[in-house]
Amino acid sequence: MSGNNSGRMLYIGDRDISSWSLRPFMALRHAGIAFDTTVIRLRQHDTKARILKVSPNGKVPCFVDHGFVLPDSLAICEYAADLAPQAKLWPDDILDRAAARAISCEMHSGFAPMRQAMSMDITATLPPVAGTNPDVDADVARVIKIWTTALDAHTGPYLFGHFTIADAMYAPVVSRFRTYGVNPGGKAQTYMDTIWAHPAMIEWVDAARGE
Ligand SMILES: N[C@@H](CCC(=O)N[C@@H](CS)C(=O)NCC(=O)O)C(=O)O
Repeated sequence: MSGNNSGRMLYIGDRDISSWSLRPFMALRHAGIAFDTTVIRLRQHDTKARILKVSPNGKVPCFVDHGFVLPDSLAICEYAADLAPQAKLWPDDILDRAAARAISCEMHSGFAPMRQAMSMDITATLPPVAGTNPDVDADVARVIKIWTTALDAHTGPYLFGHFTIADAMYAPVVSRFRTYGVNPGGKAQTYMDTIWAHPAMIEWVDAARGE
């Protein structure tokens, strides 16, 4: 456990591999919300039992705020936006906000082939999978299209100008692209560098190296 006795705890999986945990971690950190973290090791014989002690759906991430229990990455990001409205975790503009929510939901509910074939391994460099599975290639192309469409419509450096939950939702994909050697070039490549240099990402990767 690491922390500051904030009364708020984010239960996460191993930072190296728990892509769902990284998303709310980035949103909460970016919003300046004080919280502690507890790692529950995944892929152990007692993982499910240990998660179920804190998270009713048997999954991490799970956020506990002074006894209020909130599982699910996107729900926690939404809660962070409500807790810290000044952080503007969603864009102000109604159409941008709708678009940011749409691509966040697309990430949350889709991309199964890419997530399976290119599982997050944040400190690793692994052989490319491009060209081995058309469904994975289609997912990768769709992500690059999502990024370039948003980046073309805004001034950057993030998808909707400033950092939003949409960036948090796609941050693990940046890690996957780095690990599996996907280099889209252009604005998408610059965007990957921006996400990789975000202070919350640096903190997460450093901690992953130490795990
Ligand atoms: N839809 C959930 C997915 C969470 C999820 O699949 N978490 C994985 C770790 S990244 C987990 O808890 N696996 C442990 C298990 O299923 O036993 C979310 O967005 O939070």
